[in-house]
Amino acid sequence: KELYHAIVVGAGIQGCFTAYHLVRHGKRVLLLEQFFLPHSRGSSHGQSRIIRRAYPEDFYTQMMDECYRLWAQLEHETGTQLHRQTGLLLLGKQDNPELTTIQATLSRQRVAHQRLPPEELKQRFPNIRLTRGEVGLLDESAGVLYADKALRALQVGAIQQRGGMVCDGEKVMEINPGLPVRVKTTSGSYQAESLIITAGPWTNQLLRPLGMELPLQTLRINVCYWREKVPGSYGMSQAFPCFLNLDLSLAPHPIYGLPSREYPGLMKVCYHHGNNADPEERDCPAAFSDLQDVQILSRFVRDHLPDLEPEPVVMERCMYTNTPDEHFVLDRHPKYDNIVIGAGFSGHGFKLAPVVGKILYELSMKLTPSYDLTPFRIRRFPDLGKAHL
Ligand code: PYC
Repeated sequence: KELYHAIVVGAGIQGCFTAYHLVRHGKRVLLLEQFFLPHSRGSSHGQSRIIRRAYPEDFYTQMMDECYRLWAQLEHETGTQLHRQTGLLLLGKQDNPELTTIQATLSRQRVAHQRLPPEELKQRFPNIRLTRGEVGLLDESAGVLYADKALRALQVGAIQQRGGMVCDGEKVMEINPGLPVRVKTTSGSYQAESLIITAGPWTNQLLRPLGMELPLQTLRINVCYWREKVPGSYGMSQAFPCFLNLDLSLAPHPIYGLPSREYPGLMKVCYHHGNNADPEERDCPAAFSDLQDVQILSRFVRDHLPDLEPEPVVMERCMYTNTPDEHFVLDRHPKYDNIVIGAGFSGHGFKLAPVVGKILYELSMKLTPSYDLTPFRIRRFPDLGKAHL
């Protein structure tokens, strides 16, 4: 039986980039996915994601430099356009603390940005209605990632072309720790020197039999699209940017939008939060009785985006897997050091996947990680799984 250097469980964007780094370093890799590809059950599907350097924390902004380089490398290797620069407009009242922190981080990290006072904001983006003396902060290098294309470029192109095995439609039923670590799926048995778990909202299902559980909250996100009264008026061709509204007096979590492109005449505007949901039950009709997020969005669209119809016309679904502090988990299993966990991407992990994948590759190969992993360690959660370990 073949002994892989690494088995990666979960072929979302984080698992794919992990496999990508492994195969680029000549490792024998098996990437397992419980569903047939492509699928829309997890957190990596859909046509678009925001890419940005604008973060309150220096460490994410610093990671993004390498992420931009790796995204460009993947585009080059697979001959696929995966990215378009549009800028990201952060919105908030003059004294919004998050805006102030992000601006300070961008200045410290020497990232090109512009502070737009209300008058300038009005002039540059006349189809955003400002009601509260909002200011803008423009992260100029930000833009849109073509998410589905990126997944395909990795799964079909970069990984398999370098000899990586991608097995879809195989659910992991059993993990037997040890050296080698053995994995049983619904249709086979495999062994490897190390195992990397990147299973999104299914992470705890895999970790419980390994004696631990992470404090992860799995949320159903309603991905809403809104009709433009004049098609294209919030489009990329009009140089409309992505936006992130940080004014939490409107709603407890941010609201964000991407310029219209993926569905002609429709713009994606979403709430950065959702209702608790088991990933298996995400699409049950009963899950749609409480759509507070859509009400919040409708109000926002009516008040701030006057050239959109204020009811969504398309609603797709996605899962977030949130940690309490919304920072990722990138670490080894506390008891089995050849089992590595990448989890809790908390709705902001897609753009960072090239570096997340590199870190998970480094941890799995027992290399010194390229980044300080303090914010991502499992031990920041007190008393975690002590009963079992
Ligand atoms: O990570 O940039 C992001 C993001 C914005 C809204 C959801 N995720």
